Amino acid sequence: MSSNLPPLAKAKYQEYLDAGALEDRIKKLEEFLSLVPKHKATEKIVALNKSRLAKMKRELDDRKQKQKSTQKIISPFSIKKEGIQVILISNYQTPGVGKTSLLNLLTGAAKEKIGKYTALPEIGIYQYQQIRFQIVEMPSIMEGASDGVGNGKEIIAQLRAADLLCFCIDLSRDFEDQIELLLNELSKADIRINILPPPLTIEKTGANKIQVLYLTKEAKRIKELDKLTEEIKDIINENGIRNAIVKIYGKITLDDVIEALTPSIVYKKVILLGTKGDLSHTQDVFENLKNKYLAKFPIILGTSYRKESFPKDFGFIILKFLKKIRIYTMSGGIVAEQPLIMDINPTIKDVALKVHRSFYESFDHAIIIREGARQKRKKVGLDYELRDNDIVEIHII
Ligand SMILES: Nc1nc2c(ncn2[C@@H]2O[C@H](COP(=O)(O)OP(=O)(O)OP(=O)(O)O)[C@@H](O)[C@H]2O)c(=O)[nH]1
Ligand SMILES: [Mg+2]
Repeated sequence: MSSNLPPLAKAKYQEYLDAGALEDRIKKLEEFLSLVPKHKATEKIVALNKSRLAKMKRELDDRKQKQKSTQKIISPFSIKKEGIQVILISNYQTPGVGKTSLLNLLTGAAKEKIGKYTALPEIGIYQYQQIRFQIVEMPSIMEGASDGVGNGKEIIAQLRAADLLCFCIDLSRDFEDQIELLLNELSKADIRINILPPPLTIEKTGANKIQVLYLTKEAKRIKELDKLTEEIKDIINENGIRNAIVKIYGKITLDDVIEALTPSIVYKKVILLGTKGDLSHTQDVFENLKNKYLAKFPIILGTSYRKESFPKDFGFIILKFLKKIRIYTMSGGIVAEQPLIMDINPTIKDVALKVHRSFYESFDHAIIIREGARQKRKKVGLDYELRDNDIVEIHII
């Protein structure tokens, strides 16, 4: 162990070495890494131990996957997804921020439960232009939730699967503590917020080697590519992977490679919802909230249950934020009321597959109708790229 390390970090490292169970070892090594100051002299130690951490997390994930297939217990916290799932959460130390109230305002559900502590998830359906959003209120998050406090494990498992999270923040109370606890617990649970995954993929292959490919101009412009390639190969090797193809699509660092090797990391979009905007001084607080957090949360919305005030186009805001678009299918000239929700820039092939595999397998051509286009009605093939609000009719042979 390097002499550049502070004594606390060294002591923590010893605790890691002494720890027995894999979960403990992961925890200690994470704590150790948080104690290491970041500078040139510690760079190697940090990279090496992050890589070890990634490996241990992979092992843990494998074990959990195996356990999952043998035990099938349905938790009262587990919710079957319907439509786009949006989960409301808040900090336990600030009880009654108004989650149930917002759920009720949006969906009409749970009116009689407002003002009572929510111990189990509450669910409602919010409709926006025929699109269904499942709004879920989770019990508030306690300090230590990431270690299981207050059903934290079950709650976090649901957050990891959600399409969107909303931090509900009471504007009549100090907002910083409310937000920081949530950020901290989610970060400890390996949930990354409002950032994109690093631009690389690691796929295992049959060939007995590790191949690193730089596939974009930006990726090719990374400094000292040969050195990086060797370091990437070392890290992947250390993770016990002997055959893989690494595809790099942009500027990356070694840390990004370690992230991509850590299966427990998920990326979630989060909106901040300020509540109780009818109470005095909350307008100023809302402005302060935006000043402080807009860089981390590009969407911050003010609401009031009492005044029944909530952005009318919340559904549209969500779709835009999640980069989803609406595609309307048509059959015999009749346009479906309910759109398909697709990831941005889908092709006709994606739509055909989403409707039914047979539409892809027996595909002949498609007709698309696009409002405002020079040629409104067009005959197109499988590769044609679609836009929000396009109408599509697929013809099979
Ligand atoms: N003035 C005002 N009070 C509100 C508003 N929204 C909720 N409240 C009040 O705040 C209290 C708590 O509301 P809930 O919606 O139950 O809060 P919660 O976040 O679901 O609480 P827990 O489930 O215990 O975490 C109730 O007494 C509500 O009437 C609002 O917009 N304005
Ligand atoms: Mg509640």
